[in-house]
Amino acid sequence: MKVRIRDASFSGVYPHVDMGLPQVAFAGRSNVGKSSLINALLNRKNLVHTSKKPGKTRTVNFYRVESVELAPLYLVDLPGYGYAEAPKTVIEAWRQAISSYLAGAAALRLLVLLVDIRRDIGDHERLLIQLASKTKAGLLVAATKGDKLGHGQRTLRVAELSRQAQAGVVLTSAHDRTGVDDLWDHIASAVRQEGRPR
Ligand SMILES: Nc1nc2c(ncn2[C@@H]2O[C@H](COP(=O)(O)OP(=O)(O)OP(=O)(O)O)[C@@H](O)[C@H]2O)c(=O)[nH]1
Ligand SMILES: [Mg+2]
Repeated sequence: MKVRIRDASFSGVYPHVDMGLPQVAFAGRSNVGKSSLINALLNRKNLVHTSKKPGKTRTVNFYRVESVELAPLYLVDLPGYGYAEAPKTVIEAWRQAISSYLAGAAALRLLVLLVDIRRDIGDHERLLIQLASKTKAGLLVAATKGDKLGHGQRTLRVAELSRQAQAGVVLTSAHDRTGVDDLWDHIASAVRQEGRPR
């Protein structure tokens, strides 16, 4: 669906932020394109800082979004660690930060796990899938940087990632906006679950 953004702004970092609104969090390795994809969803160039240098996002950052189509919600940019083997202490600090947020985020509706379309699901992703399974939030994989591959390869990789993650996969590119409307479909149905009688 097309979502028309009325306003999007940085609200603060966990735990110094009001957690009352429904949340959709974006997780994945450093440099996978989390910040870029959030900017694409919000139709903004650089609200969320992107970088060629991995490790730019170190805190859990909340962005409040107001749109014509949906009730107010937060998009949450989670930190990731680098591709190169990170020291154990770095991985442990990262795991702590993510687990602490996920455990406290009662209003988390969807975790979008970003994976570079050219890479396989690895330890980093498996840990995130496992942490997500302990929450009530749904899980969706976004294959990022789809523009790096030709059409045939893309389709094969999306199927392969879906098999590896055992989850739905949306093909995305922050550069050409592939998948932005699809992602909004998933976000809309996840946040609409809220308030429904169970
Ligand atoms: N070709 C291509 N490059 C992309 C795409 N999305 C992001 N990039 C590039 O990948 C690099 C990392 O992007 P970020 O959005 O900063 O990645 P991140 O996951 O937020 O990284 P950290 O904050 O370090 O964890 C930047 O150089 C982006 O320009 C995409 O869809 N296509
Ligand atoms: Mg980032």
